[in-house]
Amino acid sequence: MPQLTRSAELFEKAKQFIPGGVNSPVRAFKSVGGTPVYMAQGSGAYLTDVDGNTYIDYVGSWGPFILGSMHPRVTAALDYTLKNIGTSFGTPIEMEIEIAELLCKIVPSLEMVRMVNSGTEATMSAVRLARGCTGRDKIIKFEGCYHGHGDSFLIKAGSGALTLGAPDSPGVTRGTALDTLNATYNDIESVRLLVNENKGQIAAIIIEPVAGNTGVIPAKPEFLSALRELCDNEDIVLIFDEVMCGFRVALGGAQSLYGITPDLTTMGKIIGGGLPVGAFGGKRKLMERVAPLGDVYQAGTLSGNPLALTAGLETLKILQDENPYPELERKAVILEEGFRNNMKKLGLNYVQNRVGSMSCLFFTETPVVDYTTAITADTKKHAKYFHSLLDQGIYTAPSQFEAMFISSMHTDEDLEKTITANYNALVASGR
Ligand code: KE4
Repeated sequence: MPQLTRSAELFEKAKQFIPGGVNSPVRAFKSVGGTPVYMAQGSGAYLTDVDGNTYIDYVGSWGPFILGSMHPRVTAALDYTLKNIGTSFGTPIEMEIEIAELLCKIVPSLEMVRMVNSGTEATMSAVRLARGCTGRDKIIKFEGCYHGHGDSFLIKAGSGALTLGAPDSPGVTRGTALDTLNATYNDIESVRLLVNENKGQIAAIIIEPVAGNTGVIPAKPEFLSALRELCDNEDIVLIFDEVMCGFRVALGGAQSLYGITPDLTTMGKIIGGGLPVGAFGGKRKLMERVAPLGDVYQAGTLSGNPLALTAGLETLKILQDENPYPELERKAVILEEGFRNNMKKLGLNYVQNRVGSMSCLFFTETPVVDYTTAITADTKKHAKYFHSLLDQGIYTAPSQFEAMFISSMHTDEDLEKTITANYNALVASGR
């Protein structure tokens, strides 16, 4: 059992100055109970907390660290930028062209791209662009999907909103909420119904093509192709929110796996390499409407700053040079099969959903294909499981409705330790 003395002290002090003691709700351990662990240092696949306890990290800062944190090439590039370039000028820089060109080369749907500073900025901007281009107001999202904390998205949202049981947030105006319609993930008829009831009023459909905020739920291929066809027929902008699954499930993201081309794509996490970066992009005829070329306004003080782009660019170059995806798949299979063997020994049959190196163990035996099936998971069992893993030095997301991420820095020994810890944690969670 790790001593969390210092974490507990810091958490008490933090609560005096920061709402809930955290700068992002899902970190607060609300759904698993106990004291959030204050990390002091991270490197590769490992974290050390302020009490000196070490952990194998499967959160990876919620997705950015596909290569592990503090990758030597990334830290060397950041060191160079700090010493020879600077952190921000608020002017155009050459690096912006380099990352934009590279993203357009890597991501099938991108003809033009705009850099921002978070996934939320990317999704907010993409929806505004779709509304500006179509002259329509309404959007369709999917129950349980999370697209950041923009007002339009906090209706039946996932991730922290779902974790805290507040999928609909106060402060979102009725007008805004009325313009956001929720369909059922993997159910094209639920989308068709909304489109027919709101003929000619839908600007965009935004979806996580691999949902990672209701736990992990892959879209069915036939569902995504039907969505593409529906958007074509109804002149609706199809937005793939690949903030989490982009560059994670494949270098070209989920759109390259499924072979479906969205009109716009939103990105984040991995493209910042651990620093704050987001981006949105897509078809030239849409992106040309973005200011100052077009009339749809979007801006950001630190957008495209050299420091953040250095980390993002170096990360993307490493992914291109080293192609870690086959090795990530091998490791993910080891973990998935290890967990499955453990459950077999214990007479359990919980659901594991996985796409590449992002996965989720749901404490339910119901196949998880959408929000309704995801919430059949027993969050009390998950909480016991989470704390047992934590006590064994395995750091996973403090929520049933998040993803587990493997990095290229996780060793086979780490995986074996995790499989052993998983067995003990399943026993601790109660059969
Ligand atoms: P940010 O604004 O947090 O950078 O990105 C928002 C976002 C947009 N789209 C998708 C698919 C996302 O997963 C996210 C953010 N993901 C959560 C984790 N599930 C961030 C963690 C947090 O809120 O602290």
